[in-house]
Amino acid sequence: VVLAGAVTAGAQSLPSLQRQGSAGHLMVNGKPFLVLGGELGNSSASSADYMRPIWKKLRAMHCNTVLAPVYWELIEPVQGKFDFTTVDSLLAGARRHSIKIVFLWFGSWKNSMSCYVPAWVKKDYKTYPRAYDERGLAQEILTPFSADNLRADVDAFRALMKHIREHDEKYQTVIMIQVENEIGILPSARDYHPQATKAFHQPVPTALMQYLQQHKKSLAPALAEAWRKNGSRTSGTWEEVFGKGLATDEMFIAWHFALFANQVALEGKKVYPLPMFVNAALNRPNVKPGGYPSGGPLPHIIDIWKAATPAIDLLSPDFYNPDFIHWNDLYTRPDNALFIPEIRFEPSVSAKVFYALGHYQAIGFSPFSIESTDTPENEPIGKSYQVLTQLMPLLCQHQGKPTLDGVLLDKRSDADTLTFGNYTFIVKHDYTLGWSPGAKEENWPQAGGLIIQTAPNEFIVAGTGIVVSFVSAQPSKGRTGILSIEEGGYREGHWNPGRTMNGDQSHQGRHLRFPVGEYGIQ
Ligand code: N0T
Repeated sequence: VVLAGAVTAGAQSLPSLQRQGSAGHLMVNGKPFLVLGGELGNSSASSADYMRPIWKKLRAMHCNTVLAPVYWELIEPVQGKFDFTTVDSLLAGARRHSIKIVFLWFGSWKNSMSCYVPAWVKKDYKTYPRAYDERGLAQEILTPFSADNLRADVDAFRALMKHIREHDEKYQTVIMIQVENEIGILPSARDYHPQATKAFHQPVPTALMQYLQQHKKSLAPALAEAWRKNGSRTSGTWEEVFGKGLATDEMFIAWHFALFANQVALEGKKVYPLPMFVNAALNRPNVKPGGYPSGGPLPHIIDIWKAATPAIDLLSPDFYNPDFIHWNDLYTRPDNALFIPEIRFEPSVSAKVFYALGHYQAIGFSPFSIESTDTPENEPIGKSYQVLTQLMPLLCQHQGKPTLDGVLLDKRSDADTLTFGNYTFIVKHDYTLGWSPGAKEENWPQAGGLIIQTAPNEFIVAGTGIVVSFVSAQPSKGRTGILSIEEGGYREGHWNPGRTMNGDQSHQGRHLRFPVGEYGIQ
């Protein structure tokens, strides 16, 4: 993670990403911050009336941040004439409800397509050319191989960032920006615009070749393998260096999408340097490039994105795909803090968020279409966020350190062990207790939790649906038992004890437990 928000001379430094230990760390209003967020459905933020009841829902779910689109077609209906009504009403609504904003720049690309470009761009396809498929058919996708396309996007984005700076710098309601949305190309694995094809037959840019050499040991396996198989060349065309085929087509388009996105971010940061990220629609296994939105910041080509995007702070996964652990492992790297801008809004997010923040030390989490619930008071995610809100200062303090970790459990993978200093924690799914009311159920809800070591013999455990027992990390050196367990909460950073948990609540001193359906801190 690079230092993104430059520290200004003003009273308060801007939102920024910093490194702490092995993790990224988001600073907002001069204090560490975690995004307990929700992303709006695509069209909700286009209407102030439609938004009105949504703010209350966000509060009821203890969201501290909303991820909200800014639509290019609405802010620049006529070239060079800007209308920031939608932006201003979001700023006002968010401030009234003490909620932060991450704006999503729906600019040139939204899920591969260019549906949010203004009419004057859509209609003038001569000035603003499209990408072609391999048969030469123009797609509703702007080609990244056009200086006019780039300039139009950059001009709009700079105007947006200027507006945000002028109207928000002293409040810092807006804390991060997503550049574009799920960039990728379909149905071909690369763009076949004549300019694209010309670039494809040119040498791989030196900057990329140098990056690959410098990062040889940590390259994505597929990329490293393609390079090695073709003789580990240090120069040559894309096909000479990586071989012929769809995989190489995708690497090529990834580089050019990434350069474009980086230029947008860079120009925007010159105006107002907020942290910026790009999100990825994850590909499914065994689908070839072109069959999924190709060339986005996906793990198998992430090095290409990293090489091209020094102005972009984070590359982030969107989860509509069950393999949460697999993808998070790939996006959590020394050069990339985990941020989850989208995840399908279903009950299991209330367990996953503990794992994301505890194990991966993510800087934020955000179910998609968060306003779609009619019963926000009962949403499981709100119960997790209520717990995590209390723990935020403590979590931030332990981010990037070995004193913080998390678990995620289900029926198939119903136990995990974590070691802190002298102690090993055995964490099991609540339904592993035969007497737990749901133990006989066929489907087990996901369970999750996190543990913070606050002193050698003192721990904070938070979560839902977990049972924790404790043994010595080195059994030969002695045995371990529970001295005492308190449930409780944090009020303004101070522990406020509730019950002392013993007897049936700790199975007569054997374990600590949050039954399924209960969320808390002990
Ligand atoms: C997301 C959302 C929104 C395995 C989908 C996910 C949002 C965009 N796209 O509702 O459109 O703006 O970022 C695409 C996931 C494809 C499904 C894969 C199933």
